[in-house]
Amino acid sequence: MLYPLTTPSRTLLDLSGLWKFMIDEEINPIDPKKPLPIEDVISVPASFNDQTASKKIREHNGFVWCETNFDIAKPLRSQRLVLRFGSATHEAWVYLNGKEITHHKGGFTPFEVEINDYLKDSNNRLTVKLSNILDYTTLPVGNYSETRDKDGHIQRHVDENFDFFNYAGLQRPVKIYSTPKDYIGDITVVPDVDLEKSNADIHIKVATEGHFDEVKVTLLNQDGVQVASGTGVDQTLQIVDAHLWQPLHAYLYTAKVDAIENGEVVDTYSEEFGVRKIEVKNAQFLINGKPFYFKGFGKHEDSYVHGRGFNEPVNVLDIHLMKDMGANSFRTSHYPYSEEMMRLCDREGIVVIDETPAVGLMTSFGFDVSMLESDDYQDDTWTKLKTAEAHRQVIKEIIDRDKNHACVAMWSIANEAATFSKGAYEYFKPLFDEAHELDPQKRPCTYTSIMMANPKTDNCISLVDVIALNRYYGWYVGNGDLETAERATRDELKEYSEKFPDKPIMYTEYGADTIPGLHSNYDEPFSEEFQEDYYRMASKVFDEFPHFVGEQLWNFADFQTKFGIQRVQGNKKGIFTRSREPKMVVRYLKNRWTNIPNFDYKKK
Ligand code: BDP
Repeated sequence: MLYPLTTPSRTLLDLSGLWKFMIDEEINPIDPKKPLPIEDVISVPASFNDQTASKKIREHNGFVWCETNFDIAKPLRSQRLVLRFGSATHEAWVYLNGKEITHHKGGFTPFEVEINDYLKDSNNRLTVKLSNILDYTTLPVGNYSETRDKDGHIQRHVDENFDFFNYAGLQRPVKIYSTPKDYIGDITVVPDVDLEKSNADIHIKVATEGHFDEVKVTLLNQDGVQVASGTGVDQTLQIVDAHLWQPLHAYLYTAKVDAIENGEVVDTYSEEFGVRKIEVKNAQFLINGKPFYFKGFGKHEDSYVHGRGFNEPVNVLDIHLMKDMGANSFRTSHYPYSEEMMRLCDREGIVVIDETPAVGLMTSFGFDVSMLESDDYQDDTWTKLKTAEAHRQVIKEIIDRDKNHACVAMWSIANEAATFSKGAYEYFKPLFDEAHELDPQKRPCTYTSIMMANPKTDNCISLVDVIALNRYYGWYVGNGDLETAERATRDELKEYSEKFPDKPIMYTEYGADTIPGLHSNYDEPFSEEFQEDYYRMASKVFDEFPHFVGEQLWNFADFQTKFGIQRVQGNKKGIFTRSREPKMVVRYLKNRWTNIPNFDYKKK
């Protein structure tokens, strides 16, 4: 799926701004044929939840309505016009001038619809009904229930089966773009670089709609200089002496596609791509043939007021803070991030593990980890959940959206699913097969594993290319006891490396809640001292294992969660606060990471 751009043949209108907004109390039916019966507004794009003074609105579960009006300049009306949502969380019914024109389920992937047939000459009314309901069929997974109030009106309840606030709304840009009537529909770029000769074959497929005499592809280097060109919708162009995209040293080429009819360029689109090679071999994660060491984070799209909404200054700041610390990577925990963030990472050379919104696939999810004491703990996840269809859909959508991104080095198919329970392998095997098959660049795939899934109990490890562990020894297990935690960390890594000698291992989560400004002479949990000790302990063990290929800590910044006795205004495992001020541990990690090279760290 192409990102909407202005090109010599395309224009872009941005519908950001104030939209009318209301929650649907399901008392008086809303008729989308009429303007919404309110004057309240919210700002789009952003989550609706934190833009209000009302607890009732903030915590509303069920349906909400958003509405805006727009005009399309006359000269554009002869073009094909496409309305495109960066996302609509979690389900959307879209009406234009009162008529339903599209519907999409899944809150973190884009969708679009042609609108020419529904447009009026002026004052078009775009109305979106959204649902933030999550249940056992959706991703993420929610515990859904309904009650009635004293007047008999339905009350919907979503209890997040995961540890982040269920922000919703139009959280990413909503745009209208134009194309000619015959147009370029999609571009797929697969670089294949010969690292010895440093030449790269660039396989380019172009999907078009309508009729063209010819499709021309020109490859430009970062200075805009042509390095190759050819014609055809499926071709291989060679870049001689290719400049590689490297972690923290990005280099982007452009594939300029011209669709030509009667000697005239009718549609044109420029897709950026990087030349780089990703392989998993001999228990190493290779980027451009060299063993890469992941240093970085699990993150969230989460900031004050915007909630989960697109916040580009925060994205830019986060990348700067990461780079300043010597980090080189992050995971889009626990859902696909905005396309703008992916484009930023392409430019900045940040290596991304791209995760689906498959989080909460464990019916017994909670803070009680006592089941860790039994080695045959099972739950009923795979008989209860009905998420397979949503999971297949989102794998297809995320690969379709992100397939050309240089920054994407691996797909994470799920976070902390019950891979230890009966039925897990049968659930995941077809999903991994699908991801491998759909990805034109054949990137490695993984899932991040919860502590109950250990070398003895995890039924699905054979599916992953990289073992990715979320571990909380010293926090949820043996809180405060770092000596035992060190032993447990070491013992488990030893067991994994002995049992799976061909698979690289990394940590995709480890951390400790830390209250900024809380200090302790006794290194108590929640203090800044404890957070630093915790990370020092983990680092020491990581460095003992040659096949340990990376550390992505939990979390980059404090973030909002649902209320609960385990959370005080959210999850405090950030090494930065929610407003991005550093906790004490940042200095330690900066020192560690700036001394760890991106490549060949573990080569003894
Ligand atoms: C893991 C989850 C993550 C949580 C984290 C925590 O993957 O979403 O926020 O632990 O408890 O279970 O802090």
